[in-house]
Amino acid sequence: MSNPVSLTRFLIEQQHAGHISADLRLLIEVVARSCKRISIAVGKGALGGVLGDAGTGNVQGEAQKKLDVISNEILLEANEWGGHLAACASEEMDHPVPVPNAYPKGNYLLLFDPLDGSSNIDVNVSVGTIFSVLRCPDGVSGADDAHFLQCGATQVAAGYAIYGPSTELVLTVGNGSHAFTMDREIGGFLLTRKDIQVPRATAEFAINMSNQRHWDTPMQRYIDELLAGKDGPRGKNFNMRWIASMVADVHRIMNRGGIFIYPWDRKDPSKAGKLRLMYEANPMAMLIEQAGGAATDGRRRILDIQPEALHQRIPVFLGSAEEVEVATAYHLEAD
Ligand code: AHM
Ligand code: MG
Repeated sequence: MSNPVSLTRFLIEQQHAGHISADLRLLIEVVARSCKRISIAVGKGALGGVLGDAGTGNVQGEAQKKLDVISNEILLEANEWGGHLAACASEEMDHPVPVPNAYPKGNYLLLFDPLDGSSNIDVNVSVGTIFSVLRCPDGVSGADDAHFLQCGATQVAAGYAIYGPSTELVLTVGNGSHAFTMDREIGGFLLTRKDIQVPRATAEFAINMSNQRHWDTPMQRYIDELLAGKDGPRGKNFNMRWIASMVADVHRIMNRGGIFIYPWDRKDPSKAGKLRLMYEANPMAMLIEQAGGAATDGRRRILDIQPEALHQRIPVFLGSAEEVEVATAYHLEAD
């Protein structure tokens, strides 16, 4: 690649163009550096002694993997002393952690899922880190859950790192979604795709079909029509992919389009869904919208949803706009 643009240069140019502050630039650089460290830990696999269960559980009652815990610690430790953050919240922690008093405090709140797709860690399939950045409300010193409860439309940055055959960072600061690939020799991220565009139409869907019998009527209708193929009401054949790492499924959609769905199903009486609004759905929705796609919970635009709890779950429909619109219309018609 001739004269590649580094992440540092990209961010400095975003700062000069007035899209981000110096503090936000520093925050994103620190997150990217943490992702590099996580990538190295993930890459060691069985040789690093990092596989398997940590023997602990998180707030959602899920068993934590060693790499979940290691990744969480890497992100916390790297972000606490830079002066750009007020507090961090994570899938792996019950409540937000404010920046320790020994360090200067900044104006941003960082949320992350340190290692998404945990069920894939031990089988050497792609996993990733998802993050979202919000502004800390003015005058707040010890940020708690309530200060994080801002709708996704207020995110000032969002991104994910995917740890696959190569490590990539996909980032938005509200000015398009852009992909950077980690150069393992120089240890930095280089811009490899500017202004990602998710095609409006697609013939590929991603869903865990084993839950089909538990879905409600509009979901059954939507997927039945895709499965009916060329002779059905949609008039074309659809292909299916399911990696069970949201980062990897969304990354495929960022590359060639598709729709990703994790709907509510009857196994869950709270009607919530599986994925978490604040550090999975919101950042992915911002990235997808910035790339020309769409993201709803089956009825509402995800980025407009007012969060009620830090670890709130919601159904997720995101990707190529045409399919998200059809699936959403079927849910609204059924109400
Ligand atoms: P995690 O954050 O505990 O890893 O859970 C989220 C993951 C997503 O990455 C993925 O889309 C989904 O759970 C897979 O769920 P399932 O195992 O039900 O297919
Ligand atoms: Mg996750």
